[in-house]
Amino acid sequence: MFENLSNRLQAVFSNLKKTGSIDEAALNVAMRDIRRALLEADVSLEVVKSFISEVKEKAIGQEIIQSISPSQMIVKIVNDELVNILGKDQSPINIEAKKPSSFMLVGLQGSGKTTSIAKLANYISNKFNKTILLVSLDVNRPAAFEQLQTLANSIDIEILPKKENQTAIDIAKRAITYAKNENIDLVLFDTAGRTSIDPSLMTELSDLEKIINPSETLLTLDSMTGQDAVNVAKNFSEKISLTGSILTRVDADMRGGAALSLKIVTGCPIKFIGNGEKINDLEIFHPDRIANRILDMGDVVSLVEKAAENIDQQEAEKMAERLQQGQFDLNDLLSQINQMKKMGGISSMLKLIPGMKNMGNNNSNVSDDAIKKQEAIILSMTALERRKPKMINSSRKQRIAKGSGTVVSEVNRILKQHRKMADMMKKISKKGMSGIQDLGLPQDLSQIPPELFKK
Ligand SMILES: Nc1nc2c(ncn2[C@@H]2O[C@H](COP(=O)(O)OP(=O)(O)O)[C@@H](O)[C@H]2O)c(=O)[nH]1
Ligand SMILES: [Mg+2]
Repeated sequence: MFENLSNRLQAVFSNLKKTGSIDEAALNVAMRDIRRALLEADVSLEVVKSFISEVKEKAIGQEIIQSISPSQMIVKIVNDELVNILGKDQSPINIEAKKPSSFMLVGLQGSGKTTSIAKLANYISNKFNKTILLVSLDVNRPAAFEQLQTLANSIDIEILPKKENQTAIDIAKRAITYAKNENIDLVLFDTAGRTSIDPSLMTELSDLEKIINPSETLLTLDSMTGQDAVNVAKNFSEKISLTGSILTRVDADMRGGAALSLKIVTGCPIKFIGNGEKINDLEIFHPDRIANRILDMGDVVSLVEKAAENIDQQEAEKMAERLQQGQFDLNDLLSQINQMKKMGGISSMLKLIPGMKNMGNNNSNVSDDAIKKQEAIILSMTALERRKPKMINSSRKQRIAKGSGTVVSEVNRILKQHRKMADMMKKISKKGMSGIQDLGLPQDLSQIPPELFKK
C-alpha cells in the first residue's frame, strides 16, 4: 500500500531540498505536487483540500528553528498532517468486562468479514487470553457457516453449532444464551452481506444491533475499492452505530486512498488492516506508523521534534531569567501559558528557577478551555496594555472582553492573577524564597492561578 504516494511525496521533498530556501512560489509548487500525488492515490477530494490548506497554513505560520532546514520543517508538517487524517491516535478495541462482550462485523459481500472474524478471534485469544465464541449469522449465502467453521477449527476456537431454519435473529438470541451459560468472554458475530448497499440489509443489521448490543461494531471494507469503500462506510455509518473499521486487502492496494480518507469522511477510526489471506495477516492500525511508512522519513521527523523541544527549553530558560529579575508582564503570563501547554504544567517551569526545584507538585493538569480563554483575553490586549497592565481601565476592559468573547469579570480575574504573580515574583527576586512566606501565600506556587489547573 502507498508505494506510489510514497514515491511521489519523496520526489516533492527532494525537489524542495534542491531549492534551498523556500519562498511562497516554491511552497506553491510543492503543494501542487502533493495535491496531485494525493488525488492520484485516490484520496477523497474533501480530504485533499483540507490536507493542503492545513499544511500550507502551518508551513507559513511556522516559527523558524535554527539548525532545521525549511524542507525538513515541511516534511515534519506533512507527516503530522498525515497522522492527523489517518486518525491521530491508535483506537483500541473495547472488550467489556461484562460477560459476554460482543463484537459484530458488518460489510458488503466479499469485503472480508468472515476472514477478518477469524483473524480477530485468533489475535484476541492469543493476546488477551479470552474465551471466544464465533457465530455465523449469514443464513443467505450457502456454505457461509461452513466457511467460518473451517476457519474456527484451524485456530481451535469454538463456533456456535448450526440449526436448520433459524433466522439471523434466532441465532443471535441462541448465541447470547449459550455464551452466558458457558461463561464465554467474547462473542464474535459474522453477519450477512449484500453485493451493494441495500435497505433490507440495513434493517436486518439494525435489528441485530438491538439484540446483540455490541461493544464493537466493525465495518469491513475492501481497500482496493478506494472511494467506493469510503461511500459504503458513509452509508453504513448513517444507519448503524459503527465503532470502527477493518480495512482489508491492503496488501493488494497500491494506492491507499481509502485509508487516508475514511477517518475524516466517516468520523470512524480504522482499527485494523488486513494485509493478506492468512490468519496472521491482521495488523493493528497505528496512524503514526502508517504515516511513517508513507513518508519514509522518520529520521527527519524526529530530528525536527528534537530541535523543537530544544527551542521550548531555551524559551523557558529565558523566561525564568526574567522572572528572577522580577520582571513579569502580561506577555510573560501569555508565554507562560503557552509554555505550560507544551510542558505540562507550571511545576515543570518552576523547576528551571534556581531554588524552586522542589516547588512543583502534581498539579500539572491544565484545563484547555480555561487556558484558551486566558489566551484569548491577553491576545485581545494591545502590546502596550500587555506591558503596562495598570493602564487597563474599565472601557479598555470592556473592549478586551468583547474582543475575546468573554466578560469583564473574567478580564478582571486574569489581571488580578497577574498582579499576584508579579508581586510574588518581585518578592522572590528580592528576598529569595523567604519572600514567599512574607506574602502569606501558599507554599505551593502552582496554586496561584487556580483557573489554570482546573481539570
Ligand atoms: N489478499 C487479501 N485477501 C483477503 C483479505 N481479507 C479477505 N480476503 C479474501 O477476500 C475474499 C472474501 O473474504 P470473505 O471473508 O469471505 O468476505 P465476506 O463475504 O465479507 O465474509 C476471500 O477470498 C478472502 O481470502 C486480505 O486482507 N488480503
Ligand atoms: Mg462471509
